[in-house]
Amino acid sequence: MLIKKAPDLRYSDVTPKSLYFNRRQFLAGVPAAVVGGAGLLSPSRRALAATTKLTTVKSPLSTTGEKITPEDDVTHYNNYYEFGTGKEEPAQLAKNFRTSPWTVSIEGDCAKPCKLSVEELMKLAPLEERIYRHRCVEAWSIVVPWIGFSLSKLLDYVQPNSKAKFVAFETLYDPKQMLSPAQAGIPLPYVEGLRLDEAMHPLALLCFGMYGTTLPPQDGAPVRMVIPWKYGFKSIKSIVKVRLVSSQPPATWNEYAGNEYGFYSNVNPNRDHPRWSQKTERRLGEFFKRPTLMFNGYGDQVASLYKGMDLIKYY
Ligand SMILES: Nc1nc2c(c(=O)[nH]1)N[C@H]1C(S)=C(S)[C@@H](COP(=O)(O)O)O[C@H]1N2
Ligand SMILES: [Mo]
Repeated sequence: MLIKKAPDLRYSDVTPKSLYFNRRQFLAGVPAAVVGGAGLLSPSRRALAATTKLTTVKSPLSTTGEKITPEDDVTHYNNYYEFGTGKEEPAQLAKNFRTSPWTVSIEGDCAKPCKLSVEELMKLAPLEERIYRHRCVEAWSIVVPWIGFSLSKLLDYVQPNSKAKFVAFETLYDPKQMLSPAQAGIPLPYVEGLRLDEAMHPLALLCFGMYGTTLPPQDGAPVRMVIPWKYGFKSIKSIVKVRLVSSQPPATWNEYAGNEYGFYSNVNPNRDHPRWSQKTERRLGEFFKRPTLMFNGYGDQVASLYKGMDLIKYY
């Protein structure tokens, strides 16, 4: 995501990944030189917070035929404005973020509102490994083996009532551990929303891990959303609240600049961002751009949710 007062493209956005990667390795190598006894880990991995292995089952909803993006790229090229607006900042600034104990409150228009610890949440359904393409509105993309289960499992558990039409999500905001809204450049806490039928779609993933382990803090630990047919900013990180509501809830980037970031935010190569094209994207680690696909390539599964809607108007 780009903030209006910042230059549109940063060094890391315009630099081919190979050059950018080398610069990062150089920077990461400095502290690594003084750390002993972790010889099997790459220099950049040594700096990361500890994660725990998760046992998963394979998912039929996994995207096939895509090369998985190297984990090290995914964990060092992040958008998480609470921990910095630069792509390399979250890996460093979120390192000591406290993600345990952690409670998520599920509330609003449902029969069984509750507060669940992450451990309790994770027991609601078998953990699946799901490979998804993830497309940032800034025109870069990644392919990640996420771990979690459909958000519908949680929604079924709390039983939305007939008033519930949307789901509102909220990220933790802890000013002691995170930047101020002025430093982050956006209002905090970060909030997002989905229409209830979108939230119930099996592809909408409640995510606890990636690459075989729990999430590292910069990728949204301990629990986040991953919504593969929408631009990345809909995939809210480090969730503390899920609220069933009757009208469309506010969403951070939509509130910040509604003419640039719509509520729906479906990946749409035919609807350019006012300041850049959405027709192509750069996969992290690759040099040549590739065409961006409608609904990020998930149209067969999700297009029916938007039947009869003008997706240029409802961007
Ligand atoms: N709380 C919060 N969630 C967030 C963001 C953020 O700044 N804060 N950035 C979003 C954006 S723009 C993207 S592209 C994805 C990036 O996820 P990743 O860093 O795991 O690739 O997280 C999304 N979720
Ligand atoms: Mo993004």
